[in-house]
Amino acid sequence: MFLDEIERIARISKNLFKDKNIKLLSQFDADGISSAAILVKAFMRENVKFDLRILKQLTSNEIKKISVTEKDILILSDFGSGQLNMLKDIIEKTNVIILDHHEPFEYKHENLYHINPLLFNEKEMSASIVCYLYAKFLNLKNVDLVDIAIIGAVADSADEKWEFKGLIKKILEEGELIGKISVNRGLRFYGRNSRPIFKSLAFTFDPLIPGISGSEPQAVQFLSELGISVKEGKEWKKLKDLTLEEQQKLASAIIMKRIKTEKDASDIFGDIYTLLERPEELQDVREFATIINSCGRTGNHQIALRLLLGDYSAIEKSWTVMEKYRGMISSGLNWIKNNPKNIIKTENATFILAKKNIHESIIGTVSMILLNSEIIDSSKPIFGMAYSGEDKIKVSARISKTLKPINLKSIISKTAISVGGEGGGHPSAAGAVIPINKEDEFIRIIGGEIIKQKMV
Ligand SMILES: [Mn+2]
Repeated sequence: MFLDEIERIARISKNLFKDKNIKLLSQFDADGISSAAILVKAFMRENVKFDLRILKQLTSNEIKKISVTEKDILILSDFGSGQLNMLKDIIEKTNVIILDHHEPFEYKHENLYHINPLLFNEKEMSASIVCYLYAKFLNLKNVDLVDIAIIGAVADSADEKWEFKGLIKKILEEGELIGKISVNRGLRFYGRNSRPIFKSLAFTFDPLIPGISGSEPQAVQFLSELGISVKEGKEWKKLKDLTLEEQQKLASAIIMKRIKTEKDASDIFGDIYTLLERPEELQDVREFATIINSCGRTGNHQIALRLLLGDYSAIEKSWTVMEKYRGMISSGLNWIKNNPKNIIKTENATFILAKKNIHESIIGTVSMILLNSEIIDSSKPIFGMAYSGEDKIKVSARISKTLKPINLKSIISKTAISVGGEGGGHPSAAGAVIPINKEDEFIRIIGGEIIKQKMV
C-alpha cells in the first residue's frame, strides 16, 4: 500500500515536472541533507529545473518566506508533515509534495501529495529512505543512491541497537546485492576505519563506556592496562587493525565495565555498514553520517552535499568542520558538568537550562549524550533548552527508546502551543520553539502532561 502510493505519486510527479519548477526545501541534519542529496540527483536525472534551500526548521516564520506561484512545485523533505496546518495557503496555490517521516498532521487536498510511512502504519524509517523509494520509482537508475539512503537512516538511528528491520533491511540487502554496501557484525564504536583506537573509545557515547567515553587520557590508560599497543610503528592503530584476540580482550574489558554500572553488556556489538565505493575515510557509515550532520548543523550544506554526491574535493574542509562541531559538543557537555545548577531534576523529567551557553543547533545532540550518560536518570525524558535568537527558546526532547513509551511529540507540541510556541517530531525525539519568557511555565505544564500520559 505504502509503496503503491509512492509509485502513484512518482508517476504524477513526472507529469508535473514537465512544465513546473521545483522548489526543494530540506532539513539541516544528516537525514535531511541525505534526503536532499537523493532528490537533487534524481531531479538532475529528470532534467528538471530546481532550487534547493536547507532550513534549520520549518517554522511558521520560514513558511511565510516561501513564495510560490502555480508554476512551481514545492517539495519538502524531512519536514512538512507536522506543519501541514500552516501550509494550507501554499497548497491552495500550487502542488506540494511532502516526503517526511515525522508525526503527520491530517490534511487532504487535491494539490497535496503526502508521502509518510506513518500514514500507512509502516515501521519507523528515515526521510532519506522515503526519498530513496520515491527516487527509485522516478527512475530505476536511482538505485545507486542506496548508500545515501542508509547514511540518513543510520543518522536518524532508524537502526535501533544497530540492526535494521523490515523495509530498511530489504533496502540494505539491495545495497549489498549491487556491491555498494557490506554488512558485518562488530564492536559498534565510532571511527573504526579512520581514528586512533583511543579516540574511537573516547568519542563513543552510545554504547557508553563508563569512565572512558569523553576522555582521551582515560582511553589511553585503559588500552595500556589491557596491553593493547596504540601504535604500529609510527602509525596510530585503528579499531579495524586489531587482531581478533585483541578485539576480544577489548570487548570483554568493556563488558566488565558495563556490568559494574548495570548496563546491558551485549549492547556493544552491532551491524557495521561499509560503503564499498567511497574513499576509505568515508567508508564507515556512522562516521560519514557524523560528518554530514556536523556540516549540516554548522551551515556547511554545500560541503555535505558534495561529499554525498561523490565530489571529494571538500573532504579536508569537512574534517575541520567536524572537529569544530565536536569541540562545540564537548564544551557544551563540560558546561553542564560544571554548572549542575542548570540541570532541573523533577519527579518525571530532567530539564537542561542552557540559555546562551549551548548553541541551539547542538542542544538535541548534547541532550541525547546526557541521556546515555551517568549524569542524569536515563529512565526519565530529557528536555534540553537553549536560546534561539533574541526572543525564543529551542527545546529538544529525548527519551530512551527502551522505556515504556511516552509520546514526547504530543506532549511537546501541546505544551508549546499553550505557551505561544510550536513543536513536532517523533514519539521518542521531539522539538519545539517557545517564547523566551515562557521557560518556567513550559516546565510546569510539561510535568503535568507527562503525568497525564502515564495515567493512560
Ligand atoms: Mn529525519
